Amino acid sequence: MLKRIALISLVLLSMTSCDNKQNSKPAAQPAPQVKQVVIPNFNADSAYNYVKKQLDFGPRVPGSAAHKQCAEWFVDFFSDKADTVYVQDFRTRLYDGRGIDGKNIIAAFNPEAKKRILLAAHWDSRPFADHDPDEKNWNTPIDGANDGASGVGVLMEIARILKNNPLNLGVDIILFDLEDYGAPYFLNLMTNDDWALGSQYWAKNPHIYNYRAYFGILLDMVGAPNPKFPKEYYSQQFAPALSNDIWKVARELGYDEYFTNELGHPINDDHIYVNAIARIPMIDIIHLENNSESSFYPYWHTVKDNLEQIDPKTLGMVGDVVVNVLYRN
Ligand code: AHN
Ligand code: ZN
Repeated sequence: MLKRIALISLVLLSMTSCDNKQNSKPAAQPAPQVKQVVIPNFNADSAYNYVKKQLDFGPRVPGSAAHKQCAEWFVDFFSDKADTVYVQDFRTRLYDGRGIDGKNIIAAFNPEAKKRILLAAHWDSRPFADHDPDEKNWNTPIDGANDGASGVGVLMEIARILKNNPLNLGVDIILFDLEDYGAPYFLNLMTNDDWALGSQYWAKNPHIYNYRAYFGILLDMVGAPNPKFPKEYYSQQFAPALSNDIWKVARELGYDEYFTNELGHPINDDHIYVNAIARIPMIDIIHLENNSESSFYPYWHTVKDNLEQIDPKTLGMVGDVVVNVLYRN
């Protein structure tokens, strides 16, 4: 397997402390300090396969058999890759007042490490194709290939990489449940807090008392061909330096055509609650198109959000960016 070697000068690294004392004049010029970092290879086909396997269960709608079976598969998978797996069962309320059970799944790598990075995606899929052009599909659950499974597929591949290439850094992968059960569009309810129920629960009840992380990255709709990832508006508000740093990594990797240096719409996604309630700076890498009707990717909340819309190349770009952020830190 080919491994890329990145040479990054120490001054660029956030971890290095810089003792720039004005009056210290070294007699001889020290050799330039260069830190050699081996960046593991992100296997896009493996990530694609993880997306496919999720879809094979059927739509992962909370309360369904597919949802339950897929959760068991995740727990098995992450138990093999991570040091500790936490399953956070919770009960909450849907937009219509119905009670529902949810499950956040948390995979911890290096649980003792103080410096931690949080990576997240939602694993549930939407029970309604309420933005489908054909009205008769509005109550059909979606595969959620891009909306849900793509982000999880990237994180599963990252878990595989973390197992084979251990870091000193702590990493927590959180799969949030019940992100996508907000009120159907056709009811015209104009709601906000009935989305992202799993992250709302976790932000108020983290799996570890006083849980802290340096920062977080949320992945949502990271698998469509020719994606557009502008800097999502709230990410830029809550964590501008982090957002700019990550887009800079993307530019260095040659992905600036997709990770555009533009501001995207404000999106009420899982990162809002992680920022506002858990107080952890978290950005959202999310496919947004400023000139489409919904502002999301073209098949968002339609029955066409299926495996045909997934391009391994996109999973690979997003995976490369996240892996580079992790292994350079
Ligand atoms: C709202 O439409 C309020 N939030 C969308 C967040 C989302 C849905 N991400 C994926 N599906
Ligand atoms: Zn959605």
